[in-house]
Amino acid sequence: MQKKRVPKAFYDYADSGSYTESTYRANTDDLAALKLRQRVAINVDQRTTRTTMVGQDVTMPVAIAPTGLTGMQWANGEMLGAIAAEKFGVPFTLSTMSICSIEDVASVTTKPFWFQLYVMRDRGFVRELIQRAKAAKCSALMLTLDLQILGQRHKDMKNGMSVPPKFTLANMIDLACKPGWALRALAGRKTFGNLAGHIKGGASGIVTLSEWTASQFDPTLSWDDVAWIKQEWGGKLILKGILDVEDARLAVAAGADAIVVSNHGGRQLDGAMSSIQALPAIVDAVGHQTEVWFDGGIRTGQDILKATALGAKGSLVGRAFLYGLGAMGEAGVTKMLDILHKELDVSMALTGTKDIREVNLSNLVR
Ligand code: HOC
Repeated sequence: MQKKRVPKAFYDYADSGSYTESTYRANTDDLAALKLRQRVAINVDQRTTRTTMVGQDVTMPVAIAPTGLTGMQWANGEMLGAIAAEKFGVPFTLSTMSICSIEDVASVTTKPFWFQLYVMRDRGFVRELIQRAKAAKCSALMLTLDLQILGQRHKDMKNGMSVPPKFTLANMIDLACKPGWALRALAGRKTFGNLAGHIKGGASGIVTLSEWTASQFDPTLSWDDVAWIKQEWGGKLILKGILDVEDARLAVAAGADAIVVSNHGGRQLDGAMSSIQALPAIVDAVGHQTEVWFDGGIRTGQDILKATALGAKGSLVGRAFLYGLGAMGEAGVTKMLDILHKELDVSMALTGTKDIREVNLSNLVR
């Protein structure tokens, strides 16, 4: 339904990977290839999916992933996503590249949300974002490490995606078929809420996504910057975009409270391994030192169970969130969370498991 309701350019932006999209596909294919172990005649009454992520109580081991341009899926999408996540009892992560600002989201939530940070060339601006996240009482900072430069996304190029978003003739024709989206957009936030003063590009003020990213994001990002950000922030720090055991060890040494095994949804290094393929070795190497979380390909509760069985203490949900949001706004996000929870609960029961915290490798057919 998201595809029918969201303008093509924004639908494609969310639902695509870089280059040949091989890593994007591998994320879901490799999860599907894992098999859960059916068990019978085990008392599975009174089950619970409740656990904690960086010390925070969660209804199930899931957090909404930071996703760029979310407010372009449905007007005020970040605010609606945060409201739905808070009601459900899972963390919401606001992207630096959001349409609604940190302050917008803080104004509609009563519990702390998380803020995702990109490292920009302008370190004064990075410091400012950290201060704004602190002022909004964000309870964790998720620092993304795998986007020093942008992986090329062919669909975005074909659709003429730009910063700020602009409408080509083809986009306008497509928009005419999506009046609901357009009406909501008129009333909602329309520009990057966190980036005031940082979106102007070329002479026209409009540049491609990769040109804009190249002008703003810092390709020199190093572990020294991570140390500096940890110090500036002073709270729970989650490092996202780890796919390699050596990097996982460096992330632990940098003092990460959690690391997210992720290839950015297959949107960055095409040809990289799938996230689920990378997870076991990273859990083996650093799972006893920090929380290892999973991101990349989660579409069902069964997927969450599989990632948990391989040692993930939590899973991020990005595209499934956008599918729900783009289809039905807040109600769509709630529906998506309900479906994931139901699938997780039923699958736990059918694998003979009562408590998500007891899920382990024995839940998989090896
Ligand atoms: C608009 C510039 O995480 C993504 C996001 C944001 C990347 C910067 C794009 O699309 O993967």
